[in-house]
Amino acid sequence: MKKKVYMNHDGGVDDLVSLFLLLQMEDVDLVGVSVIPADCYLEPAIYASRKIIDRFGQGKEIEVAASTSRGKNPFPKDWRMHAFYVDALPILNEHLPIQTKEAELPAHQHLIQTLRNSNERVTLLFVGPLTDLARALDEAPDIEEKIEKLVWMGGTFLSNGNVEEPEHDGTAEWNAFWDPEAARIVWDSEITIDLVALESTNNVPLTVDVRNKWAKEREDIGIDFLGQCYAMVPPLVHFQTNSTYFLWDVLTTATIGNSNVIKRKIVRCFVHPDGKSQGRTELNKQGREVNLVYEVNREQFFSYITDLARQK
Ligand code: AGV
Ligand code: CA
Repeated sequence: MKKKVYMNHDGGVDDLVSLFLLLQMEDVDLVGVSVIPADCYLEPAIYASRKIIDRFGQGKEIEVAASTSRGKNPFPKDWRMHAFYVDALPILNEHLPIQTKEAELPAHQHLIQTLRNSNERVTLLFVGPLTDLARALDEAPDIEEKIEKLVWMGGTFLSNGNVEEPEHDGTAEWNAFWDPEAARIVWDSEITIDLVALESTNNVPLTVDVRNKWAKEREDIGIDFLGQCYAMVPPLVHFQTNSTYFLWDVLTTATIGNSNVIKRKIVRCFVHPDGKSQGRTELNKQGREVNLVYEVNREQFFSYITDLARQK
């Protein structure tokens, strides 16, 4: 039986690639998509999502909902621009007008409606901040029983996160930092959480080597799409900087289709809701349980996503 999955993303290059890959997974039934304007601008991220479903969704009818959520700590503008570049790719603009519909409801209500209408429990894949989930839980606590689990890219237990902003101590990961209160609300729920944190993704930076492999296979439309998307962001070359791109969300998405590429362990932790460490996830025996991805087989991961991307 197929797994029902609902995806909420924030329009980054790896968010949009994740949507593409999720659509290629044979045992996944994608029941809805929503987009939150965190690490993106909303309009191009919605368009790009609808075009990806048109081009690579094998005729599936999936709605894309726009979020009305706004965060506490905005993402850098340079990163938010990426959705414009993906949306403009010729491969996504060959067959206009767009067929895939934008939902009438805002993201959090679209999520509530989709869960209430589902007769099976649904896996939630969140690869941006948790704001829409927190709002949905607040408005409709009954949806909790419809959630199989939450698979989230966010947080870190490393002493250095990836937030380099004034008035912050650098301990947080960006998705948690954008809306720390939302993460706290979700932490307070009973939902099972599979967590892909920064330590989980450290083994999957974008490298020139991987890009070159995709370049060799660019005749395949799916691999070409991967290559075009990852041409927009900086790889790891000599040393890691704040802009170095990792396959954060793609790894998170891959764990749904193939859990053989990773190892998980249970840890207990809480989220700092405010102050200079806001968004920091901290290990603590009194905290709530999450299933943390702590190891990734880099080779297996890259061959899994490359195989998935190849068009039949
Ligand atoms: O913190 C990782 C999250 C992921 O969901 N995002 C990017 C991924 O979509 C924020 C982010 C951190 N560093 C970045 C980010 C960078 N160098 N460029 C763009 N986004
Ligand atoms: Ca993201």
